[in-house]
Amino acid sequence: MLDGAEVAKHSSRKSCWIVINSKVYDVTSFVPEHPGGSTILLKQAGADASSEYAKYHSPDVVNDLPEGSYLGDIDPSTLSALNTPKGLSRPEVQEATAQSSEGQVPHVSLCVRASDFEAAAKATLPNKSWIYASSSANSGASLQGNLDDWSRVSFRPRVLRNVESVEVGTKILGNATPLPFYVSPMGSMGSIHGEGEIEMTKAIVQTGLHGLMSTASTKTTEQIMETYLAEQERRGNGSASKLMFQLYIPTDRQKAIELIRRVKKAGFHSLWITVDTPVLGKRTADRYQQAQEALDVGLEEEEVEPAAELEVETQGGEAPKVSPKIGGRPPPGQLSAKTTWEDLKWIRQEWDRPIILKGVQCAEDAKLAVEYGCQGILLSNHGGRQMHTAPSALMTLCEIRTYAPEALAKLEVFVDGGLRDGADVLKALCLGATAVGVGRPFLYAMAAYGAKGVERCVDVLAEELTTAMRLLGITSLDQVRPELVNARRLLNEMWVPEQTFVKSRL
Ligand code: 173
Repeated sequence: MLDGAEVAKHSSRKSCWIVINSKVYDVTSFVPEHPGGSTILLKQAGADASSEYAKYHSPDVVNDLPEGSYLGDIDPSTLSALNTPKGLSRPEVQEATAQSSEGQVPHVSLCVRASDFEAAAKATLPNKSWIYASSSANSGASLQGNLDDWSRVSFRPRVLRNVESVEVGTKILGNATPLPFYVSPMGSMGSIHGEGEIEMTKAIVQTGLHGLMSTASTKTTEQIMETYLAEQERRGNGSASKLMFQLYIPTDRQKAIELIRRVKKAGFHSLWITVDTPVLGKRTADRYQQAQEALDVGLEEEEVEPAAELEVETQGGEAPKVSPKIGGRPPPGQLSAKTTWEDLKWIRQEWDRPIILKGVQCAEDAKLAVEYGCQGILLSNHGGRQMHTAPSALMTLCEIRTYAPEALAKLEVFVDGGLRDGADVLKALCLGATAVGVGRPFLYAMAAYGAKGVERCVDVLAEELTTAMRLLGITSLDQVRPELVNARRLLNEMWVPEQTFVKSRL
């Protein structure tokens, strides 16, 4: 047993110990490696980091620390001798107290559009969590493009049809769903809600939607599946929901195989392999926040490395590799920049259920997904968090309709990014999509109101969808067809194989 007073002495870059769930770890060598920046660990030096740890990590990642990091258990009677974690950054404190004292969070019934949950979440969440959830890549152009493109497709309604009763159910990968949308996977839900993934799983079962859980979850796959099964049991007659798994392929092949086997054993329905994240995109708002936080805890100037500064590594005569010094670092071993199409072959050996590629952004890759035997593709730019000026899912869908229609015939095609209105779901379906993924609106709803908020957000989208179907003149989703929308504005801007430009006549 280690004494709290002893642990508290190891509170610097030279020797940094932290406590996680009553266990003491020497993380000195890991401080410069921490993906979120060294400041995060230094703030917790000599302190109990359990609650901050739980916001961003699965309970089992601590086991990936280098051999010898675990020093022993803390003597519980000496906990009070530990250091207090160095200050929450100022805005974080302000936001967290503003909510309880001034009651800024609107009543849930005042959220009448999916976009209303955003302000509610902003009023609820600590600043850092809000920044993480809302941030996007570079200038924010990809995120804005996602939001905008839904309105750039318009409807061509048919009138005088009997639309008294409407059926909104459909199937996703052969499984019935009450609505043509599902819960997108989102990492680090512990930073949004104390029981993030658990709360979202409850909402999934309650609404009957299908939902995806992220590799970057703060609960283990087993904990999530246990919650799912318990909720199904509690409901008695069950729910249509299936839990599906978003996969980041770990760099270590053996670990990847073990993870896939765990996911299979736990009973997840399908594997949605993220292919748009060989490296993390540049999350601008996170960068400002990290830089400010480092300054707040008094790190010296040279320790706050400028984002633009590049480090050139030369490896055994190979061409020099250039890597940024701060930010953009994946959690150790979680993202692999070396993954290729060929890796799908060994994954297929391990996984005999559906495989969907998440993050396809052009027609050529849709064709390859067919060639490599995938069951589906998710047209996505990762909520505008990865590639700068990436195409919106609707733009990619138009491209696939034009240049790879066979992919639409052979695969289930999903879209996500920027969906804020149930009526817009219909546009994607008319253009050939199977269903639409919804991410931030559900995350924001959970942040402000827990599972009940997610249920409310689903109701909002469902009502918009059924009203839109009636106004469009259809009564079931098998009546959707391309003629019911005008996508001309997107088609005008769609990529063409030879990028020809009109020559000046002068
Ligand atoms: O968008 C994200 O933040 C994301 O996909 C991610 C990736 C790695 C760890 C946590 C989240």
